[in-house]
Amino acid sequence: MRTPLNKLLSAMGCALAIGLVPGASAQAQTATTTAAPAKKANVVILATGGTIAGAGASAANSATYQAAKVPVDKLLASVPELSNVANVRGEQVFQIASESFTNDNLVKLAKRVSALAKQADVDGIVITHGTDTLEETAYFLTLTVHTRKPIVVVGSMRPGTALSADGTLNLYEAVATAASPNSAGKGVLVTMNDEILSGRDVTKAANIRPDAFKSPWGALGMVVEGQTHWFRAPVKRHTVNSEFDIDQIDTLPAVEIAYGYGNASPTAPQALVAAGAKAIVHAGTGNGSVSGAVVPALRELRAKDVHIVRSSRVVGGGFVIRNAEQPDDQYDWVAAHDLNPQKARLLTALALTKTHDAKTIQRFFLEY
Ligand code: DAS
Repeated sequence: MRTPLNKLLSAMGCALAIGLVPGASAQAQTATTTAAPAKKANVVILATGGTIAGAGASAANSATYQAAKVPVDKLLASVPELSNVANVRGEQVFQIASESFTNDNLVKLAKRVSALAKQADVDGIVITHGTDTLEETAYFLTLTVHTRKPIVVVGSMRPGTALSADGTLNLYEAVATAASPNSAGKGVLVTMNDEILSGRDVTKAANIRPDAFKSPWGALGMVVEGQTHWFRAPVKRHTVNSEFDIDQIDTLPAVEIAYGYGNASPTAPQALVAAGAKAIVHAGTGNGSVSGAVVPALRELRAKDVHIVRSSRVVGGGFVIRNAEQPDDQYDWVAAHDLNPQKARLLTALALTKTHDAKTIQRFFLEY
């Protein structure tokens, strides 16, 4: 019969105290028997709205509800266990459904995160967010906030009023992840459904299931019962290693997305540029393919100093290969590598705050 863990630990403590464990030095013995409880991390929760702040008419409404209703203080009160893993306080930055996020919302949120991360009394930051554009915010933050402190973005697929709501556990796991020193230096993280995912890679891959968030390259780890478990770390540039700094950015250039499909016409990219777009991300078929009916129009736009970035509508693994489906060198276009169209839009916008050289923009897509 196994000896209960607490008996083992207290025996170890005693053993250390009386030197039964070979090699246990006097200092270690003293430290082990008189160690003070670990200091709890200070975690700030920035609330922006979404389903995690949503409410439905009945417990059976897991998909029909109103997002962005519950204020941050009620969110924190709904999970009293947060105080077991961190000292938490909340701020209501926005109260919106995330499909309505704008570039200005992104810049304002990132500036607030950057300012908090500089504070010595802040150890980690959690952002509660709608799931629709959560991946975009997570990527934008990982590109622009210069800190090694954990930043965790979290949402929920069901409102708190629904049966088997996922928001409370997701929030608890996000705070536990933000409070863990092991989360530092891994770029912005997303915790959903017990997984810890890279803010760079993660995407919403399902529209009404708790396991909606996936990375084509796999999760970084898991968070279970308030403990983080890591299995990989990001390799692309992020946060303190980024050339983009939100403290030096106030607005983003307009970059728009044109979708590729059978029978596509050049009308959309032409109209988007006429409306002010400085670059077009083409969400192509397959490996970023562009219809023959659209290529001439994109080349004309490039000749007018509009950048063209080839992404793909295909998600879930692989990447757009430069000069494969289109002669990018000849056209002076950019291949979006593995970034989906919505993330490519953000990197292109940030790139245009630094350069108009397509080769430099291509380097950004390979490194971030
Ligand atoms: N409308 C969705 C949003 O705010 C709700 C959600 O899933 O969070 O992103």
